[in-house]
Amino acid sequence: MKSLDDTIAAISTPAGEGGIGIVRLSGRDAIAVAERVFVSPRGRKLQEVRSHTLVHGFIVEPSTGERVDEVLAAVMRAPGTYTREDVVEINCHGGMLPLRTTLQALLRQGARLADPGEFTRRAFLNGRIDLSQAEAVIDVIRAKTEQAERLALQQLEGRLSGKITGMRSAITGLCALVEAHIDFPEDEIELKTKDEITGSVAGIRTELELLSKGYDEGRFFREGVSTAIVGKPNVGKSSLLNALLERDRAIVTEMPGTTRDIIEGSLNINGLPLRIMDTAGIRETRNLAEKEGVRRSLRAIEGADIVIAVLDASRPLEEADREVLAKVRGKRVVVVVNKVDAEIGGFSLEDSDPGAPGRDSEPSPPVIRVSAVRGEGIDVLKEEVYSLCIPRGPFSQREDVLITTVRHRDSLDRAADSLREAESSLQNDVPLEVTALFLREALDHLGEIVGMVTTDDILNRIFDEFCIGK
Ligand SMILES: Nc1nc2c(ncn2[C@@H]2O[C@H](COP(=O)(O)OP(=O)(O)OP(=O)(O)O)[C@@H](O)[C@H]2O)c(=O)[nH]1
Ligand SMILES: [Mg+2]
Repeated sequence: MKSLDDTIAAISTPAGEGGIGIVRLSGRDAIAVAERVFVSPRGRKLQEVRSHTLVHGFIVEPSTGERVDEVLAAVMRAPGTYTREDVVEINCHGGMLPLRTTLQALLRQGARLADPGEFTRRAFLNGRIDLSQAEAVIDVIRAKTEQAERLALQQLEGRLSGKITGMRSAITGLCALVEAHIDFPEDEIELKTKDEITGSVAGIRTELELLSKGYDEGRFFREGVSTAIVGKPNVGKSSLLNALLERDRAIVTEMPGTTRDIIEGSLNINGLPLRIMDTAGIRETRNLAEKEGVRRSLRAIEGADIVIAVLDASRPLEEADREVLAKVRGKRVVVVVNKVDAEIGGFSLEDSDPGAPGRDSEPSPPVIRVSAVRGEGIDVLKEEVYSLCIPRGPFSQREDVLITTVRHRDSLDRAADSLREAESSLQNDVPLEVTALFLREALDHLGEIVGMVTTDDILNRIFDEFCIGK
């Protein structure tokens, strides 16, 4: 791990031209280093001004005395700063040249170029934010919808941290109880007490499992839901894509086998971002291009979070439709019956059994009746897709916390496993030391989320995702 002793500097605004650009410095000597390249026409000294002061002046290359840029320097003293160290932010003119020359002058005066995410890493190492909050910083920057940003902000504010801390202290309490009985073996632990502890452990475990399940919802908001429209040729998949996007994205003809490649479009349903793929109609074919298209359709089904399986109400169901329905089994599926404006008398889903469950517990997929050409049923379809992704309703109306990274989900799952072990050790006649061990293990796994327990490896992986200057 790099030391916290040195002073780091980086350009913190994106590359390109802008009104202003900011070079940020953080560390013990941040103000002194900035002072060496800064001249105020009124003779003000950065080291003498009060914290959180903006000082007007010039960046000057000390070796030549040449003026590099006219700037405003923001001086912020520890600990009330982003990193909890002394920070100077130099507001330059927003071109690459003034920014780079300013940065280089600072590097020559003893600052070191910051690594990606190093400012935020220092905020974490200096205890201003915990690890889950540091991760939220990157989510805030990358958020593509308001909903995704709201989730990231909640995590940044520490809602997940609060939840984890609460559960940790509950487990710590239980652990103390168990350990108290280890220390006083003559004080045989009563069966009733054992049952009570088991009950409490199970309660926390259920909470962990719920939190872990919310991962998909968080991911959907953050990365978008990949949605594949599939079906046999000519059922109106491309027409449905166009109806959903409300524009003429894909080619539609009355010839079966029109679409060969995957056509993508983006849609936003109440803040939920969707990447929708229109695919080639699935059928046996000798045409090489179409064959490849079908192969891609099948692959799209595999990779999709949601599959919209389209049927054609203007024709009787065929074996080809049943094959498509069989291929999407086990996925989150919406069945769309399209062309209801031209429905034939005998059309029936009855014998197709779209819900024919792979496993008995699998519920039948919802069936939505649509006319892609008339735009009927499209809103109902959107609502159905939304609730398939977010079964517990819009997040803004809920109190629960959503996790957004695989790392958090893995730690939650491991913590839940440890608690399960603790429960079974209490139920069976295993020494209490073992129970205590499992409880401690759960504590460690939860600690990983907020960064109480961590390794350089985890930190590197997290902060390497950041850009330089953040
Ligand atoms: N009456 C009616 N016709 C429709 C509807 N949706 C699509 N069609 C027609 O069905 C034909 C096929 O539509 P496409 O959208 O190209 O079907 P597709 O499933 O993408 O076909 P492939 O790309 O060949 O697999 C076109 O002539 C459309 O106008 C509908 O809701 N009602
Ligand atoms: Mg098509």
